[in-house]
Amino acid sequence: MDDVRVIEVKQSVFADNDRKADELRARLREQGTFLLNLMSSPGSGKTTTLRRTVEVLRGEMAIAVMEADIDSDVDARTMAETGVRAIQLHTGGMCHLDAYMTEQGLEGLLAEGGGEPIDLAILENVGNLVCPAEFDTGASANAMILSVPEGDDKPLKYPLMFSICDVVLINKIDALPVFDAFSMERVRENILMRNPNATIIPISAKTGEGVDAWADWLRTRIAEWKIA
Ligand SMILES: Nc1nc2c(ncn2[C@@H]2O[C@H](COP(=O)(O)OP(=O)(O)O)[C@@H](O)[C@H]2O)c(=O)[nH]1
Ligand SMILES: [Mg+2]
Repeated sequence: MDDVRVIEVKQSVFADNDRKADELRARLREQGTFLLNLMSSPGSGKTTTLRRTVEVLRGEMAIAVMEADIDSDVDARTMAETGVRAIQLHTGGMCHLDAYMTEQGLEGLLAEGGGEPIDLAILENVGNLVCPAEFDTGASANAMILSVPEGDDKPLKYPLMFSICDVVLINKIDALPVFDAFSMERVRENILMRNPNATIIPISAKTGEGVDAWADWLRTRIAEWKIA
């Protein structure tokens, strides 16, 4: 694929993001589209993990991906290579997406697929552990990735991000022998202190370890959402 659709999403002048997010969530439910908001620091492995996720789940459901960045279209190109519908969203310098911006992205995704319905829409949010946590995107579930090289103390430093996520993927576990100060036990304690309900799944997007457990979590969550 030579070109990917790039949409310059604009932040709304309306302040009422929470109302918009609830409205979007209700509309997505009517359309049968589960929206996953995936957040993390830059470089912790969102795009690599999404490639793996798509490989496992694409035969079971219609998946489409929105890649949000301040600039470039490299992530959308990477995802488009997997054969799923993928578009790039540019945030005009903003370090997060709000529900209005997400809505514009979803409209672009639908247009890209000629209106074909989407079972699972994934938003790869802007890489940042602060701003994205402050804005409800209208997602059906929030997920985040903490990678081993970032350290096991991050839940202590970025409490909001960990408290709003339904699932935390601990990525790059293949690098544990190198980053030997990282304790899986300590990171679990730190995450659960912020959010006792968080599911924690260790993975390596590089080797594929743990990716099946993550895909299972997503499958189960989507099935529960459908009957709720
Ligand atoms: N060793 C190792 N490297 C990884 C893993 N996942 C991602 N990476 C590498 O980390 C870098 C950033 O990954 P990327 O998916 O682009 O992160 P993003 O910025 O969060 O989307 C790339 O060089 C990846 O190859 C992993 O599980 N193990
Ligand atoms: Mg990326």
